[in-house]
Amino acid sequence: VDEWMHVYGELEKQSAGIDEHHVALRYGTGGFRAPAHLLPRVVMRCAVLMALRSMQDGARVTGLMITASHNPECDNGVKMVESSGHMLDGRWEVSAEAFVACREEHACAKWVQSLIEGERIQVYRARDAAVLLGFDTRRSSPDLAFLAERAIESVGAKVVRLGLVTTPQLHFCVRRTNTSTKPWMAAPVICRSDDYVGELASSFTQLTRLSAPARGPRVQVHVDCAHGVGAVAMRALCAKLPDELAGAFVVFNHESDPHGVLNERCGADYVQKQRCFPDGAPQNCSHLASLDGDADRLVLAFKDPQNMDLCLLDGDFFVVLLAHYFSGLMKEIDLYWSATGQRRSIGIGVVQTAYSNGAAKEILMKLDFVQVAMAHTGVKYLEKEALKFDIGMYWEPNGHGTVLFSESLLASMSDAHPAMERLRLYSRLVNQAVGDGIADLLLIQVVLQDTQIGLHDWYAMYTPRPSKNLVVKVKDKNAIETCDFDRRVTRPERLQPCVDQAIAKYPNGRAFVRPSGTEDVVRVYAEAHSWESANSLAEEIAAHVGAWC
Ligand code: G16
Repeated sequence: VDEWMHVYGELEKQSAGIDEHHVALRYGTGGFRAPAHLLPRVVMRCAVLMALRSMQDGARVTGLMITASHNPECDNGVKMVESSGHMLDGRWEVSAEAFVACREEHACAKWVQSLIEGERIQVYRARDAAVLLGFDTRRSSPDLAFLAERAIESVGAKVVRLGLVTTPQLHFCVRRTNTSTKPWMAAPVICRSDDYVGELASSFTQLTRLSAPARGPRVQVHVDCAHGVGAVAMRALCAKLPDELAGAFVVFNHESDPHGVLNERCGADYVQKQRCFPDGAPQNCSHLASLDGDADRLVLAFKDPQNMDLCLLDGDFFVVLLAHYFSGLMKEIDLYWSATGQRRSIGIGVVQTAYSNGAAKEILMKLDFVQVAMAHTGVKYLEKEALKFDIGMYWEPNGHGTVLFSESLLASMSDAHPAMERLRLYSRLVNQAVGDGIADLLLIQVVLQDTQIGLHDWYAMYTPRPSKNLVVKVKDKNAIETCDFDRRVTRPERLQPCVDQAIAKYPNGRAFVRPSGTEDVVRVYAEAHSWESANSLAEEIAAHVGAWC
């Protein structure tokens, strides 16, 4: 550790000019995020941590992504990926926060020494350990990625440079590398961006062909890439699609567009929260797909032909459509199993958060095989719940989600029945590591085609309760503490009674307040019987937040 600290300490000193204040950051909803100039040390320490995690995990590769996703271009951040491809384990999140908070060199060295001892990290495996490193299109990303490389090398581990990739691409590559590498192999079989694109293109093409022959013409989807890295992946994907699918996706708001700024008046977060079309959307756009800055979220939308308003298809709509669809497939498989004397019980779980619309939950609870579960906001909490089911789907209304298929379910699928063949293909198309805006887009396209449901029919499946999202800037967002999946405030103590009083004034009112884990704001969510009421309930609660925090 002393030897390492000598090298690493120098590295930190060289970059310290950028981060003089040594701000202690919290590991938020999706990793560390802050204005980019505050991040060099944070990124380097996270890089060291992921190299140590790889050593501890029998030299299976781990991942590090430089991105601040939906945040403005001036921010940046770091997301850490476990060898399973899922998000960082909660215990290591706590370690990451503590490591990032160490000020002096000796404190840093002492902390690393105790981690190595406490976690029994096999430092002798340093040369076999490796971290897959990716970054998004922010101006600050390449420099931060360079610092991460140096930090990983300082502990003797290898860096695998994936370059410009979406966050889900990196998660996929980590998972695939570890599942394709067998213990007897001398070196890991590294999965790269091309493998990801190839897998998506081939499973999408096969699924489309299975449902295509009897179906009508395909609609063209205009894909808003938020001027981010999603455009790079979408272009690579489109180039791999066969002729019959050429032109299915038209990409706009590219990363290289000189007129656009990342996530500014575009992208999934903007479209979902502001309920309006992104800048740059073509006039003839009848089917809009919006990704966020690192392409791990997706929302869809179309224009109401009567009043030209935006009709938003968010994460709640995705789960309603997909739960219907997979419940139908499971019914077919169940019948086949009964007829062939095979007995097996199957559970489909839909995991939602406090933001999920009450009307979506009601409709989900009526479906066969489907159970609804709750989790805290944040993919890291949702995926943990979803993994408990044969088919576990989780989605946040903001468009972050995926469908996870259990190994035991897949092992019981053969190609003996068309529904089973489809299910196996879906498990290849849908990202099994993390929510993936691009894979989700392809999934939805196939399901719409297979079921012959148009966007309008889908939008009519249920009527969401009117809702409003607001953000409030306060002195210290962490003054707010919550419980019950963020649905109630415990601190400041006088805030929740004010929220309750406000809710009581509105029929069907529901509202809550929580500190954002990605931005320096407090979020307010309100639902009511009309749009006006949802707006004024949200405004009223925002005023209480301002007064108490
Ligand atoms: C991240 C998380 C999401 C979460 C979102 C907003 O998304 O992965 O689960 O919903 O932040 O979190 P908060 O409300 O705490 O700011 P992304 O796309 O920004 O990585």
